[in-house]
Amino acid sequence: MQDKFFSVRMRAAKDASHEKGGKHISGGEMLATYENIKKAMNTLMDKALSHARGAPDFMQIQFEEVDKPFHLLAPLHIKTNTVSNADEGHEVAINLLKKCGVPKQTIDMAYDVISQNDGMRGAILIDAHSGERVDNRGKKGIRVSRMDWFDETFEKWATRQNMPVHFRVKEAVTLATKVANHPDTIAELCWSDDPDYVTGYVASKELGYQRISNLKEYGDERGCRIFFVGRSENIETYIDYLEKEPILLEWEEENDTRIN
Ligand code: WAQ
Ligand code: MG
Repeated sequence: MQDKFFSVRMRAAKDASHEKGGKHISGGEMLATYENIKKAMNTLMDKALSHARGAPDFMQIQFEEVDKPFHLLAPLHIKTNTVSNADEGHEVAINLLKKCGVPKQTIDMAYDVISQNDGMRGAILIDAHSGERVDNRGKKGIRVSRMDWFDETFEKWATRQNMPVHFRVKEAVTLATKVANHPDTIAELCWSDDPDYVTGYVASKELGYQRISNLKEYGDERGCRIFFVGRSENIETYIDYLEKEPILLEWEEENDTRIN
């Protein structure tokens, strides 16, 4: 029998709460046993209080018991694409998205949507075939939640993969793995809204987590997270998976046989 698990979530904003039109500073989600709730809350609080997007004047942290058993997933395989500037980075990203089967026209429409939706708190869902946005959550977008990767195996994995042993990498790979493992996901495109972080990625089940060393200029606070969806008839079920299905990443060196 599994221990009881709790979903711990944080969101922080500046100049007012999100509801009142404040600037989104930081969000975060973790899973914790009862004994670890306090630790998770502290981690998320620290994340928001020392944030490059600014000092928040609104923060909400909450926890709730997760009433479903969680699934274990292996992290996506990592590939790093080193580029010399953001333009080159976007060329790489666009080619990877095409490889995943996203039509060029949809990619163009997605870049338009990105430029019109600054300051998002969650992800934008785009129908890969029509190029239309299919969530109707406005600035809030869809926040993927109920996922985590416990430090011990994450740190072992990161060291072996020559990846930075950073909370940010852990969060991004965990999210990308959860999203890519849904059969309706065709691909994800992401870069940070933190002004001091220019690395982003394209991810899919088949291509794995394709890091791209530069997708924006330093100092730029515009980020992006788009999920390209294959079938949007069941969009509510898909959103329910993203928000509610508990996922934990696990990794064992012995089972990690693929060579990049
Ligand atoms: N669910 C949905 N969307 C999210 C979530 C979430 N849990 N967390 C963040 N977002 C959206 C939101 O719109 C943010 O503005 C945007 O993504 C960027 O979030 O070195 O740090 O947490 O391999 O700033 C990727 C590269 C870093 C890491 C991504 O994103 C690496 C990053 P950030
Ligand atoms: Mg951010």
